[in-house]
Amino acid sequence: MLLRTSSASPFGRKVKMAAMRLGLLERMQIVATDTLNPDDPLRGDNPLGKIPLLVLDDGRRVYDSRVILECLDHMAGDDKILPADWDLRLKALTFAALGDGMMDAAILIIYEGRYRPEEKRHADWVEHQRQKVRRALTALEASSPDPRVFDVGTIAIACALGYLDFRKQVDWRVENPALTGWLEAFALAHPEFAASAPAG
Ligand SMILES: N[C@@H](CCC(=O)N[C@@H](CS)C(=O)NCC(=O)O)C(=O)O
Repeated sequence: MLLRTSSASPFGRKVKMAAMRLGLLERMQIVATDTLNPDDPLRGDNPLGKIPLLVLDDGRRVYDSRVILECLDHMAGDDKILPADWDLRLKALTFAALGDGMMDAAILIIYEGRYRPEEKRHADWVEHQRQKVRRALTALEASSPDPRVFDVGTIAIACALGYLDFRKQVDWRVENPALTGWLEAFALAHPEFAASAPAG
């Protein structure tokens, strides 16, 4: 298999963590991808031009990260990181949506600063995105999944917190101190988190 991603991508980190846990990483060739480069093969594989993108051995192209995780779970025999039990599955998928949504908003904050010239940046829009992240963090403080569990929900939450540590859109360790214990417990229980940290 071939995984197109970048070291900094929090969505790519989800895939790496899942692949490590499921014993599938050795079967993946990881190819550094430049989403801005029109000549990068990524756009031929995923019309959305987004990473991560997984090419299966039979040539099928799989995106996005949530679908890739479902695919890896299936390859590993099902019910490993995507619970078969409906209630657990719904809970895990909803936490996955929360984590992914935090990362979507956090990425938009970075892109606003990175890709827009100063005079075209929209402070209210950035604040709109930051509030999504803050509300999600508050919701997680009130109710978070068991950090000893390793499923699509906890993977996404951990990657979202890791991305905020990496890019610092929100100082969540000060604003939501209860979550520091959550991430510590997750990292202790699941070495895949440290092993997939972005370079630098
Ligand atoms: N919903 C997607 C989000 C992926 C995503 O936003 N990836 C970013 C990098 S972390 C990207 O490819 N950005 C380039 C772009 O939006 O053009 C997923 O879960 O895979």
